[in-house]
Amino acid sequence: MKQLVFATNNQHKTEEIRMALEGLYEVLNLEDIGCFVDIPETAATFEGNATLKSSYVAEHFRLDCFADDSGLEIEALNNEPGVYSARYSCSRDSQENINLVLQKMNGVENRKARFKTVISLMQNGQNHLFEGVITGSIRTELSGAKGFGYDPIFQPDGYNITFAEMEMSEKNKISHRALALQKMIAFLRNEATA
Ligand code: ITT
Repeated sequence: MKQLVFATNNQHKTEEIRMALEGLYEVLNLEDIGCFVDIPETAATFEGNATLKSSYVAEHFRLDCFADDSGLEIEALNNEPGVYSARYSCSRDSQENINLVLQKMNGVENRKARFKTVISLMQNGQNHLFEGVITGSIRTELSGAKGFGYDPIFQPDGYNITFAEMEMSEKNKISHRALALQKMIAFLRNEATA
């Protein structure tokens, strides 16, 4: 079976995609291929960072590979935290990142925000990009304990609960990451049957 590397160390993400591509590709992650380098994510865009990761593996290991990058964009904050989502408050602590967002959004009427994921698939030397977006709004207070990151303050459009109040199975159907993943899977399945 053809092999495809997912440039992540996140076992949960690996299992999710492994299941989705069962029978089509053998999915390997960075640990599986012996890549223990912290690949720098220094680009100014999600596209750039996802591409840095996928092309690192393609160049150094000569294997087809995909990688993702995601984050929260808040309209009133000029799309911050964006690519800095993981360490917006200069720490990787979600609570501190949320506090900084709530502080900056204090008294701000426009609460519109979106989560975005971009996947870069490096296949036969070509870069294919897939994007997933979910729009919503920033609450004034935290609500819910599920999920991770900014989930307790993000309410997706069409719902009156936050991502952190949603069952994981439900979030995984509508999330930015799920949408981008579905696009890449459709592309790969299409190729396999072409
Ligand atoms: P890897 O790059 O190692 O996979 P990461 O934590 O950097 O892990 P992402 O690039 O996917 O993960 O996301 C960057 C940050 O954006 C993440 O740390 C969260 O703060 C935020 N984020 C992304 N997706 C999110 C989601 O579904 N819910 C809440 N916050 C999210």
